[in-house]
Order: sequence, then structure tokens, then C-alpha cells
Amino acid sequence: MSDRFYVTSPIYYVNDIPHIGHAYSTIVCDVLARNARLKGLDTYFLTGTDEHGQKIEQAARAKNETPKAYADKISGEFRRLWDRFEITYNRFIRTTDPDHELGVQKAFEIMLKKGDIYKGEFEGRYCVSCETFWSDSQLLEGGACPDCGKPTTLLKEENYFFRMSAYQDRLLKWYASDENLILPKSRRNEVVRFVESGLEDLSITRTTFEWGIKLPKSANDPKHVIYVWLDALMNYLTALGWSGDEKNMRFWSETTHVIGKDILRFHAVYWIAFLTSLDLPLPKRIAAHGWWTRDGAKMSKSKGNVINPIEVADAYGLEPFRYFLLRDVPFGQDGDFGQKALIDRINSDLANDLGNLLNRLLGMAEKYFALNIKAVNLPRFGEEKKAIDAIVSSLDPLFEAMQLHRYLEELWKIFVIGNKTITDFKPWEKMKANQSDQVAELLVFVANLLAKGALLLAPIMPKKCDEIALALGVAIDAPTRKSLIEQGGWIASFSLTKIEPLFARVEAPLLNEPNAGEASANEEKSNLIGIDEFAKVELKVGAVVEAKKVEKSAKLLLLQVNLGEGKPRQIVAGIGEFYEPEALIGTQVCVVANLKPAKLMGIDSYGMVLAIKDQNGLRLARPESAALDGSPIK
Ligand code: ME8
Repeated sequence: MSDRFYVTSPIYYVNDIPHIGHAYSTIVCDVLARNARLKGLDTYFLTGTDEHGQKIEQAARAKNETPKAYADKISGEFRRLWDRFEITYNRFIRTTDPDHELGVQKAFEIMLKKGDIYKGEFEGRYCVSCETFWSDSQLLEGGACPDCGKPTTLLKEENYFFRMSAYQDRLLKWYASDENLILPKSRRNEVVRFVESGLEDLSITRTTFEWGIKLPKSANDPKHVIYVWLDALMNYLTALGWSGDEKNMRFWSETTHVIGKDILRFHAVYWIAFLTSLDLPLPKRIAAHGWWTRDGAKMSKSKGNVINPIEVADAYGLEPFRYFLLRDVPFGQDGDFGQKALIDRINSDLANDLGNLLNRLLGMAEKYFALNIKAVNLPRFGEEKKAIDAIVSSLDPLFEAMQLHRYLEELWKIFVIGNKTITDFKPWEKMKANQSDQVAELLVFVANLLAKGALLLAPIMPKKCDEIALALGVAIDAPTRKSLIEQGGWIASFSLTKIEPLFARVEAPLLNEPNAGEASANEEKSNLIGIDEFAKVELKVGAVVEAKKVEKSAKLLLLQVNLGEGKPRQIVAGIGEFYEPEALIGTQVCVVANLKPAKLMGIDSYGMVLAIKDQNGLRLARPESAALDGSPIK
């Protein structure tokens, strides 16, 4: 196994502000990078922004800015977001960086010399939004882009072409060389089918706009700029110094690309062909994740359904958010973002299973042993230790296979065993029976499994795991990981430190639905609703025609209210402590008429009577003067 690891995120287009989908890509990379470092690997993590092309040029023009000024601004937003999210990247590359531009020109020059690039005439359709060329057979009806559905434009230009067709066999051979090069496998199979169906040469320059990298001087053709995907893909190489000082090129042979499924073809087909043309080693792994959706639709600014990751992290905490993103959706599949699922994870997995386990340990260790616990052999917990060891050794393969949700699911079994062992062992009874040595043994067992758990969870929740480590008096570092995880060691004694509870339970959603990303802070605090929502409530005036007490209830009255519907409505109202039934007959009340029927003390109720409550008690809300029964209240 190599002692190096190189992980790259996609580089993000600067035509859009960062959303939860971008955050997901980058967080997955951060988790891989942190895990590799903790295992002692020499690690390099690259992220950045993709700044050239017609799409960016148009976006800048729409804002009346130069493309560079516009790119500076949005690229800065991405960088600030990653810094705020404590993303441990080694380089944030911009495709406008001079060393990158040189590298792209160098690649063009090599391919041209080699005969893999030739000049020709392109005639076909182009989607600016996806920066993709399409053949007629690929287009949707009316010439729309098959990826995003937007209209394409007809291009007829003199272009340079890359001989993609010459690489078909070599690509197929590479896919067949290792089943795990492209994950998930279902997507790998799609790529194989695509390449098997034949590859056309790819147009790799444009002449109708300016915002891109010029051809190398040696090509002597100044009106062309290099196609944005050749430019963008090259970032993975140029970032390591391929075009200049090569000090980080040692990472190249250990590359993992993390991308979204929408850009798999560019990576698994074009990029592999470009690298083969450049005679460079191919990546070890291309891992394509699914999309985050909102109510089933892909998130996008134009749909107004984007989730702002900063708001989610501010409301719920950055690390619970990271845990949720990785735990809730299998890598490679789409996931729908919802606060309920996030809250359930926080309350059940984090507060209950993990937080509570640490609290129980610290609480008992303090009460019974002044926080110092010691047990030399742990003879009583043989079965449990075996179960923990088995889980620990099953985890690495899951991580390596990018099954991060399964990794967390299995890891959590460690904490569940911890809680169950405490409950079954009843340490409080053992203390009463003067068996404190057995209780110390239990607590040492629990402290050990928490230490192992923290080492394994640290790439996902680094700060929370530092807190656990502080409480246990262990370190989260490569030597400790080696001893407790790889070598399966168990610690004999702990000197613990009391810390604050790790996680607070969340009782109700903290962000306004449906536009968590867009609702203003004020709206979130004051719970405002729109007129549309209010208009859904049907309020009516009606006279009480019958009223009696509900048996065995001091509070409830059973009313029949005439809402002008022919038959009176039966309504159970909680006003029995304030009104005698007889006094209500013939008087008018205000009613919510379209409430879902409910049962109160076993009696069906088909509406709700409005009342006002203050320190003087409760009074019915009534019309100022008599109105026709059934009149609407607006
Ligand atoms: O494609 N759910 O940039 P990009 C999950 N510049 N991930 C999402 C997502 C969503 N709803 N939306 C976007 C580009 N992403 C090119 C890449 S790489 C050499 C060039 C993620 O800003 C997904 O990983 O349009 C997507 O591939 C990436 O953001 C970049 O999107």
C-alpha cells in the first residue's frame, strides 16, 4: 500500500454561489483527506474554482463586470465557505492562476506535436450552460440539451479537435483492468456502454468568445481559446506543479477524484484519454456521488430551491451537518434534504447514542472513582470486546469502498454495545453490593470503546472527537490510531476529565421551510406566513343551537353550531371552565371551518371555536353585531 494520498474535489464554476451540493462534494473530500492523514499517509487535498468559458463570460456581462473581477468575487465566496467549514485543503486552485494556464498550454503543445490534435471544421450544437458539444442524435426534441434541457446553439467554427476516437480501445481496457476504478459500479457500467457505442473526436478550441486560455505561442493561432473542459480537467495536474516546479508531483500516482454524477463522462472518458495522450499515470479512483435534491428536484438557483449550507451549519452545527450528509444517503445515490431527517439523526444517533454514552461514563466515573478508572484485564467483557474488535476491523474496507454511510452505520454499533452493556450490567447495583472493582472494569471497557470510536469518527466530526479525546485523556493522532485500531490495543486505565454534553437535542426545525436558504433572518425568527397560507384557513360565523357538558370532563363542551350548511356542525370546545352550556345557546361564535376532524374524549369534532385567552381567563371571539350564520370571516 502506498504511503501517499491525493484527493481532488470538482472545481466549481463561478457563475453560482455555493450550495449544499457543492458543500457535499468538498466535505466528502475533506473526510477522505483527514482519514488519510490520521492513518499517517502523506496527503494532498485540492479544491478550487473553474473560471473560464462562455458561461462565465455571459454571467459576468449580465452583472456589468469583467469576467476576471466577477470570478475574483465568486471564487472568494467559495474559498471563504471552505475556510469557514474548516476544510483542510492544501491548495485552492483557480483556473486563472498563471501556473495552471501554462500547464494547459503545455498539454496542448504535447498533444499537438504527437498528432492527437488536428485542425478542422466543427458544425454542431453546443450547450453553454453545460459547456458541452452534442451530436444531433443526442439532442432532445427541438434541439434541447439532453443534460439540462436548455436550448442549444448551432456552432459552425474552425476548431482544433482531439482524436478521442483513437482512444476507445485503450479506455475500455482501462475500465476492465479494475472493477473499482469508477464507483459506484452501476455508473461505471454506464460509462463502459457509452464508450462501447463509439467515440467521436472532440472539439477542444473555440473562436467565438475570448474568456479562456489562449493556444500556446508555438501553435501560432491567436484567435482560439482552449475548450473549458480541457482547461478545467488539467487543474488536477497543474496544481501539483506539472508545468513548473514539480515538488508535489509525487502525489500524482495516488489520485482519487471525487465528483458529482453529472460530470462523470468528462472524467472517466475525456480526462482518461487526455492523460493517456500525455503518457501520464491514470487515477486510482473516480468516485461519483449523487445529487442533493429538494422535494425530488435538483437544486438550482433558478428554481429557487437551493439550501444555503452556511445557514444549516449555523443552525444545527457544522459537525452534525457533516455527519448527516454522510450518514443519511448512500454515496452515489441522490438524497433529498429535509430538516426532519437531520433532527432525527442529531437526537437519536448523536445526542442519544454517542453523547449519552460519554455522559454516563463521565457521570459514573466521577461519582464512584473521582474520574480515575483502572482495570488490568477486563476479564468480564470478553464477548463484548470480541464484538467491538470485529466491528473495528470491518470498517476500513467500507471506507475504502466509499461506503461511508455503511461505515458510520457499523461504527455506531460500537456505541450501542456500550450503552447496552451499561444497562445490562447495572453498575449502580454492583456499587451497592461493594463490587466497585467490577464497575471500574465496566467503565474502562466503555472508555476504550469511546476512544476507538472517536479515532474512527474523527475524519467526519473532528472537533467533537477532540472533545471526546480530551475527556478520555487520549490523543487523536496516527500513533494512537495505530495502537488502538490497527493493532487492536486496549487501554488499562484512564484519568478522565468532565466536559459539557457533546450534543443538544433539537425539539423543532430551526430553519423556515421551504426556502431554508433564502428566508431572511427576520422571517425565520418571527414565523411569518404568507397571505396564501392564511387564505387556506376558512373562518365562519355561526350560532350555537345546542350545548352540553361532555361527561367526565370539566373543560369540554359539546356544541352544535349552525354554519348555514343545513345540518349543524358538531364541535367539541375546551371552554367548559368559563361558560355554562345554557348561556351559549342562540349566541354566535367564530369557527375554523376547514380543520381536519379530530376526536376529543372519544367524540368527533368538526371544527374549532375561536377564543381569546389572557390573565383574566378565556372569552369567546364573537362578531361585533349579529351576522348571517355561515358568513365568512376575512
Ligand atoms: O461541473 N447535489 O462545476 P459546477 C450534489 N466546473 N452535488 C452537486 C449538486 C447537487 N445538487 N450541484 C452541484 C462543474 N454539485 C465543473 C467541474 S471539474 C474539473 C469541473 C457538485 O459548479 C457536483 O459534484 O457546475 C458537481 O459535479 C460539482 O458540484 C461542480 O458543479
